[in-house]
Amino acid sequence: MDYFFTEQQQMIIDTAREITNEKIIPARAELDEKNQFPRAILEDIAKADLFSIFVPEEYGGLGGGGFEIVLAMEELARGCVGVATSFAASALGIFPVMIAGSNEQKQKYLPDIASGARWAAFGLTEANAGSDAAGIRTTAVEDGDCWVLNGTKQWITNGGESQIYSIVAMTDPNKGPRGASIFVVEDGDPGFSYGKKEDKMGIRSSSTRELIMKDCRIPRDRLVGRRGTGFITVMKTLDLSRPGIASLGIGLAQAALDEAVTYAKQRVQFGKPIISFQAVQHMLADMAIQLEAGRALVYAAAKHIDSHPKDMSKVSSMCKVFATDMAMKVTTDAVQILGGYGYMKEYPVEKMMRDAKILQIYEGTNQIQRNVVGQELNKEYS
Ligand code: COS
Repeated sequence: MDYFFTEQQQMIIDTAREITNEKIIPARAELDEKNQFPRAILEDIAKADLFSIFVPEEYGGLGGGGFEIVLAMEELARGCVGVATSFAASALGIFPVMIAGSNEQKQKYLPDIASGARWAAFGLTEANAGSDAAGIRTTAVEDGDCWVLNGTKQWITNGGESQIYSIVAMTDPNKGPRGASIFVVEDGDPGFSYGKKEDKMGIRSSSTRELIMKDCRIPRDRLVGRRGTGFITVMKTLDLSRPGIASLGIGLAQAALDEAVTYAKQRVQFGKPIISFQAVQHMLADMAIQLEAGRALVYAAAKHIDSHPKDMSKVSSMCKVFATDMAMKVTTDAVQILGGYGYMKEYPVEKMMRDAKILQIYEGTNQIQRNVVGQELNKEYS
């Protein structure tokens, strides 16, 4: 379908597509097998200026919106969701600074993020705080000119690979969500180290690691926004980033559909290509219908968020649920159409199905997204 992209949007798509076709697709199976972080590809993405898309022009970026990031992520995910996740995590990690940071913090970090000289990561999740984001135990206490952080963050995307971390910590543990604040912790800060690297089912090229803060001392000016406003900034960050996760589902489902149609045209059984059987055609048709509906919703949601930044939650969660549940179904059906071949590592669809699963889990499970949509409906009709 023609979505009437501007010249700049088409340029972003073409640039990301070239990287996907020339760098990501040839490398993805090996990165997956070796659990290897795609450093060289991220450097290519930086050279192509894609890290700058969402950074305001005054800080060295392209000044694009959420819609432009979605377009780039969709294309990268068509090649590999692990690589696209590593790219996306830098945006997620720096959103708190963009949303609530001081001008000095923006001057200090955003130009490096835009050029890809440094990458960011987002440190919210802990062993006992996942869906219950307000349940974090990491603390930050004032001590002279410093904040002192103690705690362990778990399953942090780009952990150990990024240089800039937005860390959520309790500054007033008795105040619940109103007691949380966000800090920038940098690679090399005293008391900051990396723990276990996870061995995952899918998106194996992305790094998922623990962050350990043991009497980690950081300067006072690393507090992002006002003390006690961290939870709201976290919620806004996730509202902003979820359409990006949805777009990974779109790119992934497109890749799976491409593989399934190509195979169905070539595979001959009972003397005919299997695409001539209606059972297969109907599966492919449903995959294509759901994919295009998902794409239209993600694009509409991203555009809505760009023009109505105060009204993000419902559309953001809606598109995340729809596109990622769709990607799980479409990749599973692609494996089914390829049959025994689909189950083998020699064909890319088994990796696609493994990669799809995380999209329904990270950046808020799809059950939490439905809670958000339900709560917003409750408010709208009161
Ligand atoms: N934007 C702005 N403010 C928001 C908000 C949003 N999207 N969502 C909640 N808030 C505000 C509320 O208005 C409330 O403020 P007041 O205290 O002034 O009333 C405050 O934040 C607390 O909100 P609430 O009581 O709804 O918080 P809960 O602890 O019940 O959590 C959910 C709500 C479940 C939505 C939240 O915990 C969540 O998103 N969890 C998933 C986290 C996640 O995505 N984890 C994955 C890892 S991160 S990569």
